[in-house]
Amino acid sequence: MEDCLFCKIASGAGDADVVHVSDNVVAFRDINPQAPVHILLIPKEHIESARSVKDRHGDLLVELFATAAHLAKANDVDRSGWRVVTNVGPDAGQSVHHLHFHLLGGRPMKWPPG
Ligand code: DGP
Repeated sequence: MEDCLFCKIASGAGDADVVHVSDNVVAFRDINPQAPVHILLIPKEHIESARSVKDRHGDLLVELFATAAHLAKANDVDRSGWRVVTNVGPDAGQSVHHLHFHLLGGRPMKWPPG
């Protein structure tokens, strides 16, 4: 999508601290980190949110979670713990309408989230 910020980053045109790229997935550091480790994982394909995920995205979702686990290890939060969050819609605070998973770690986190 032409005016999608994360599509731009996925295509290499955006300004982002990219930490991982594959044929289908890009991961980059969040511009406004909420934890010492705060990485966003996105599909290159434009999917609006988890609401728009289809059966055909199964392999893509496996890759996104496997990449999160890999990056947690690479960023030394594998043992201390980490969280994956995806916000859907206004009550959850979704601000970018391209599916993304927040990988958060490096500090103790509360539950329930705010
Ligand atoms: P959400 O609120 O769940 O839609 O999360 C969107 C996240 O995207 C938010 O934590 C800030 C981050 N973000 C927004 N614009 C940019 C950008 O241009 N670059 C990077 N690296 N992150 C961004």
